[in-house]
Amino acid sequence: MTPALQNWATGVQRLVEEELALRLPAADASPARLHDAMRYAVLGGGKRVRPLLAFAAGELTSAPQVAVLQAACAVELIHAYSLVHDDLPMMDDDSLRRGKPTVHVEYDEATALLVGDALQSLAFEVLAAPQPQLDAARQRDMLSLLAHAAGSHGMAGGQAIDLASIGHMLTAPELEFMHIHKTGALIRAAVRLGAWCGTALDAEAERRLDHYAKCVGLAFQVVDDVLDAEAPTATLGKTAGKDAHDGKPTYVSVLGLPAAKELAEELRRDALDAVAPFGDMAKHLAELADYITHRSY
Ligand code: GRG
Repeated sequence: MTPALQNWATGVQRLVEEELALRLPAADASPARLHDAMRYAVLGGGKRVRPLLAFAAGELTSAPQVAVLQAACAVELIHAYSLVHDDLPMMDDDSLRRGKPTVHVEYDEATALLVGDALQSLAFEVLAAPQPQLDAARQRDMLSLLAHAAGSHGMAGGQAIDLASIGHMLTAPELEFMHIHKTGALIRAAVRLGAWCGTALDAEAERRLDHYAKCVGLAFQVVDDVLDAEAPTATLGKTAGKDAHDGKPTYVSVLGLPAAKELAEELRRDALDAVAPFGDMAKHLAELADYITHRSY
């Protein structure tokens, strides 16, 4: 991350952290074990990439910060829920996340299941909260967009394909279909929700922004696969090499490492081309595409 982007990102990350801490139930409120585990799952970790994308997209439409913050927190709560469930023994069975024991290891499996359920509900409660800066029809569309992105035609559907693919070799288009859903749908939603908090874009601008979001969502996953193959566990804060070990098809196993890296670069260039006509308004979107492609964890 460039120092200028880092500076901006730190401000957004702080806002998001404070808002999430306010929106999450107090750790000592009954049922305290569940509430404590929800806070453990969400706070004090994570790159907050989806909120950063929402804020960057909001700049494109001069969106009010309070509205973007609400949408960004909703997306991050869905993301946190997905990680808790993904780490469960019946799914990816992982014991390390964000450099800490996963929720089912720190607490127990039943609590982890409920943490995911409750975080998903909280996400929609947060997004549906009265927001004077948004008209009701727009807010309803945003709820619908997030529900679709998280559901069986989006993230949960992608996860189902992922689980069914273990031990199978997928073609590159099949792998892309899986990741456009599993990882891409929520990233795409983050970008669109951020933009929808401001003045409406025309159809061509909306199409360009969506193309950017699709490219960045896929690049994020390609880079995740490259890092899984190359980076050490201590850097990643999660178990490195796990996908290959579990017999999961990845961009590295399907394309090979050099071609996977080249694909990430192509997607980055495509994303940058898509937002270039927006000029300086898309400065942070462009810088985030660079960061997502070149990140080290
Ligand atoms: C359980 C319905 C359900 C879905 C799970 C997103 C997902 C679907 C599983 C996560 C598995 C995984 C490691 C996917 C690779 C890409 C990804 C989403 C990585 C984690 O996101 P980051 O890097 O995490 O943004 P932080 O910790 O920074 O928030």
